[in-house]
Amino acid sequence: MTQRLSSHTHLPETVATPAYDREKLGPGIVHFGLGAFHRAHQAVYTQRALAEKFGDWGIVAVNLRSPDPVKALAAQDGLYSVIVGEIAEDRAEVIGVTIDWICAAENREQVLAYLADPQIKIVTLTVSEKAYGLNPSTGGLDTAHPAIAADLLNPQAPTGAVGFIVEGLALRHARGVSPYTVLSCDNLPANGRVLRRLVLEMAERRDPELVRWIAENGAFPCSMVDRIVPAATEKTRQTAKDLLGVEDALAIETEPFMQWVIEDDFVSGRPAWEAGGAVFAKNVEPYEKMKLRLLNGSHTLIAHLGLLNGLEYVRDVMTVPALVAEVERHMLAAEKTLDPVQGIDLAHYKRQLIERFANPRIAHKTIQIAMDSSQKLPQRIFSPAVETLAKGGNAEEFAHVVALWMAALVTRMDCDDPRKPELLEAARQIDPADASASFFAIEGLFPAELIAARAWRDRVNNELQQWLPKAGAPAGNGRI
Ligand code: CS2
Repeated sequence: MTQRLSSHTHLPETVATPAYDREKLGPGIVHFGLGAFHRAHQAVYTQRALAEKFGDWGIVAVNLRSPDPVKALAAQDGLYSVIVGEIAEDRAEVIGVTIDWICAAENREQVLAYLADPQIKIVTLTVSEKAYGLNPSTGGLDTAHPAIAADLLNPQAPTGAVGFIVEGLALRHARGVSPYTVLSCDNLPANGRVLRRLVLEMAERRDPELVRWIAENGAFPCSMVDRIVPAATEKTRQTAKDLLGVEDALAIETEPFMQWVIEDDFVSGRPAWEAGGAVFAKNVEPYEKMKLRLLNGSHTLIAHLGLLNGLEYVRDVMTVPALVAEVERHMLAAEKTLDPVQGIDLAHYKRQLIERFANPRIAHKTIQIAMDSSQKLPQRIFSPAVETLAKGGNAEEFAHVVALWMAALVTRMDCDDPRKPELLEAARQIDPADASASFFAIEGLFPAELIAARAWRDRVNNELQQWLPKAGAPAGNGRI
């Protein structure tokens, strides 16, 4: 029987390992969201930082609901491998920065004990857009969000990320411990500012003094994160076994590229993440906007082109010249909504994106990116559409993505999205005279500017029409 990766494993010399003494590593960071992205991004940067400048920056990894990755980490002494698909070969690195692991749904008290502990200086998050409980129309708390509603009702027994952060801060305030820095690593524009507002709004409901204390002493830096990390598959685990000589249930595959731009605003220090290539900037928002609109916006386009054309992976879409041309057109339209970004040559950035999407070693499923689209479209597509219309443009490239998204809903009658019931209901209620009207009528989904943009909605309709089942014909006979 093949053994499992652990601190006793003798790894082949070709495998990179932590270049610091794990035994001496104390906790400094609580991280929420033990998904593939965190394991291949922030944890890798932290490993680089510790190798360069050792300090107590061990990560306590918290998964909010599922105990599975937590159990897998426990079985492997916190170790797992990241496999980087280089052009010539795969390269494996074992990451050792995770020193404790907790499933919050099973062990809330332990999470709160860490959050209250003065040794914890930073709380980081990769919980995905839908876990924030953000109401996109107000920019504030969505009090109907299940975790937000539960945590407002019962703040001492939090269930969601914002609830845990607030309760942790309340405990520190009561004990005279300074606050931790809260660092969002999710794909939301101005993610730090958004999270700060949500935390303050939740804290406000319990104690005005707590709000004042957090507002005065806390820090919520913004950060732009980037690395394409597909969900792991059996093939990933097989590759890991071949490279490591042992089983690794948490192995993940990713691309060589990684980027992290962070606002340098930390209350009590931080790891030397720059050792891994992280860039510290005064203003991160232009970088976030560029990445969300050029990379993630194109991803959402590619995802739906893939779904509608039966193309399973991003790289498959990128083998079809006509579809690549659509992606390039999209990038051009998105670029027009951006201000210059310091140190970035946008033409080079776009070329690099096309290469990254086409990387034959990265098996990124289009259906994975299409997941939670209702949470992704606002920052990726709606905002640049609103800005383009305001400047007198026709925003047709953004109408195209919206039409494809609706077409995929109508032709598939399925999606993985927190708003799934409303989306499928809208897909069932299509009125051929105004095909997208049922989607535009979903409360709080589209910004008012787009709801009012009749000509733009007609563009969406014209395209969506082509995907509607014609009398006597099967659905999905449209064109791309
Ligand atoms: C993707 C992102 O699934 C998605 O929505 O667009 O996860 C993307 O791969 C990362 O943001 C890349 O940094």
